[in-house]
Amino acid sequence: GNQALAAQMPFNADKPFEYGDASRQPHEGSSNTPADPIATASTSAEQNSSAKLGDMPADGVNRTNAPLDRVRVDSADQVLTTNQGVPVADNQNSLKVGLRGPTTLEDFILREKITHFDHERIPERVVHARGSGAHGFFEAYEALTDITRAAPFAEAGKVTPVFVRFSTVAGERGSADTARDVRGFAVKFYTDEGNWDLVGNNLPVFFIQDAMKFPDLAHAVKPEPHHAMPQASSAHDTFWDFVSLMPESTHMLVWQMSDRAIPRSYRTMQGFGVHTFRLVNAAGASVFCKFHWNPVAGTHSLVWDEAAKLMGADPDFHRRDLWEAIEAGAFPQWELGLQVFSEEQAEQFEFDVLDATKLIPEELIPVRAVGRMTLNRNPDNFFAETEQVAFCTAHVVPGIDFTNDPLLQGRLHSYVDTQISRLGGPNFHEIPINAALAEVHNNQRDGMHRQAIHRGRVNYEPNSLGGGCPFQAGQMGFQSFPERVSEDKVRGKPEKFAEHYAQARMFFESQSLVEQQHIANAFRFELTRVQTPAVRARVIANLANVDAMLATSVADGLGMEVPYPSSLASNAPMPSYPLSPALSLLVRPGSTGIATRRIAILTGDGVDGAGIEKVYAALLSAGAVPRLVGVQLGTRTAADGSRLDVEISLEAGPSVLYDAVIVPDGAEQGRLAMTGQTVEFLRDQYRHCKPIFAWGGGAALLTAANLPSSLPDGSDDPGMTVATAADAGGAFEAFVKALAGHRTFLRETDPPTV
Ligand code: HDE
Repeated sequence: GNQALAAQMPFNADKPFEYGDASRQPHEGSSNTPADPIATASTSAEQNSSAKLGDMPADGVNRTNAPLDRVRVDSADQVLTTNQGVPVADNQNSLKVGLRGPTTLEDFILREKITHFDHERIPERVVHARGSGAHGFFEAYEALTDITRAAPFAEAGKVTPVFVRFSTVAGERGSADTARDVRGFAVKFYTDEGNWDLVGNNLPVFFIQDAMKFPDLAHAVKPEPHHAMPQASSAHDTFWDFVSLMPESTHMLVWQMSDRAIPRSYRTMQGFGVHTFRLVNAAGASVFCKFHWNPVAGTHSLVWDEAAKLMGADPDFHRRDLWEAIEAGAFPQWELGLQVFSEEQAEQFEFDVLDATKLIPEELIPVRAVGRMTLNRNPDNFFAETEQVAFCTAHVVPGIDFTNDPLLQGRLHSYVDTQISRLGGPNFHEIPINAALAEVHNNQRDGMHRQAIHRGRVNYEPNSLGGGCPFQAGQMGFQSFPERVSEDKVRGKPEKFAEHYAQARMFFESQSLVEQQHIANAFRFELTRVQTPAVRARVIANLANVDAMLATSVADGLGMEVPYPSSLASNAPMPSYPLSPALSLLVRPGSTGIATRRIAILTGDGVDGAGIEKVYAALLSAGAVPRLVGVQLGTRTAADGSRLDVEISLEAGPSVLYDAVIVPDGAEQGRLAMTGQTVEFLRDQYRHCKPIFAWGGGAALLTAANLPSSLPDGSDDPGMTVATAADAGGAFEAFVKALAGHRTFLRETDPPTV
């Protein structure tokens, strides 16, 4: 019975006990010894392997599992025990003196259970507290041995396991996913030569140039200290007060106010290493490098009104999207790209490559695709893996080295340091998710929670009693690039660091008009929430140095005059950059298909059952996710007498959870037409510029919702597909095309008329 049921489960087909009827049955169970990886593959994701990878292990084996198998626990068919392994007879009643008497101190079972519970929480990350992780692998397209000896790039087709954690920055651990914020994009490569962490963000620049300023920045953006508000939002006085006094943050602010700070999905955002890094080859020659992750699914973002509503409708929107995509076998992928350049080239740039508030335009140094990352397995346990994973910029392997970027230099210290309080001591590298696949041998010993049992009497080096082992690797080991430095010790910064506006201008002016409008609107929103007029004015005074139109638009939106531009550092160079089209999300190549898009099909009594069946099947076969949405759960009778099971109600599944809506013939009758949420649903779909497809009588619902039938300029709305019942089949093609193109921004007016 359970097998049959497992086959029908929407996900985690091999964990039927967690879902549906089977979850209420006693476990029939399996063994807890994960001996045979094929037999114990426990999620649908694990049973898939990439066809692309010739050297992948047999079907059903996920190579990122093997190292964790020794600690994976499955309690099916097992007796309940204490932490000491003693079988527990009664897990419901504490030990009392008489049935109505006091509980005994002797009850070690009760005390162990409560004591453990009392200590279940650990401190959350001081920034990036809210995150979601996944396992996967990186595959190199070609050997990069000419520029680096780093293990993942040693040969074409080489596969390196990874664990990735995506995050927001400002919100606490339980905050909502769709806040306007930078997203963390941290990748741990478990290479043959040790762990390499590429701890990046989804924006290529940063707010500040020097690590010295980071605690102030984080304090300013986090909830204000006296009342701990607002949660997961930069729209408050302390943040804007700080950044308005920190003109170097201007470039990043324009990015943060862009739609990139509200991605549709982790799967549809870029990632960046931000800093300039060094690559070093086996001969010791070095080049500079910037890291880019480009999503294979193309980039896509939310619109702000939608993001704000999503925080209520599904605070786990991004976490759920990532989890479900992997469980469904639609494995998220990114291409790794490198911008490689020499020290001599760097000297010619108008900006300093050690300044993390600047990027290198792709038109100047092209991005070379060097490999692909695939996320193909969800964690077994959120705490053990996603919460306990510890990234650190100092975790590099031979072939990768740092530069003197003063922001990076500070990070090299911070990440290990913070784990010591977060994970309770210096042995966090032994926590399974953090443990290297490469063997670890040194004379570091003891400390809280030590797992390894080191043998022998030698715990020092040099030694003769241990035969000199473990021995230094010499040429084989990590060697810092011998950069020549001869300078005075000073507190200060180089001249090129003093120019803060030219790249902000390049970014803003490289955006499409729609994107520019969204940026201005986001500044307006955030600064409207700011209570102190002087802070608003100071932000606009900085923007006045970026782009006059931007400054004017924001000032207009706040009902104020554009103030005099803030003063510029007099000795700063004033570069002027050509536009960089690659910076606009809307001009980047998008995905062509509609895989994983979520489509609501409004369903009630009397709808066109055969028509729904057809579009449902067509969407499924294109990899999309159709859902029958009705006034409430239950079975509806279609006009042709067929029966349709509503999958979710308008109340539980509002518009923002869907990329598009279909209104079939017959939806205009009965309870759908009488329900306020139907109108709200359609108006939100329209306002968020999503494709709408109605046929036959269904079109009457669009009229009832007062949706314009053409664009504000009077032309046809390509996202609005309305057909007669007879033409529905042909019109479906047009709808799918609109869906592949995401949104019809031409609908937008400011303020919205719908
Ligand atoms: Fe971080 N950052 N950061 N950061 N950061 C942390 O480390 C820090 C910076 C980034 O999913 C902390 O383990 C300093 C830039 C990500 O676990 C902490 C400075 C970039 C994550 C820390 C920066 C990042 C963190 C908090 C300026 C993009 C989440 C918990 C000198 C390139 C990693 C932790 C995860 C997390 C310090 C600036 C990305 C406190 C001091 C620039 C993705 O160590």
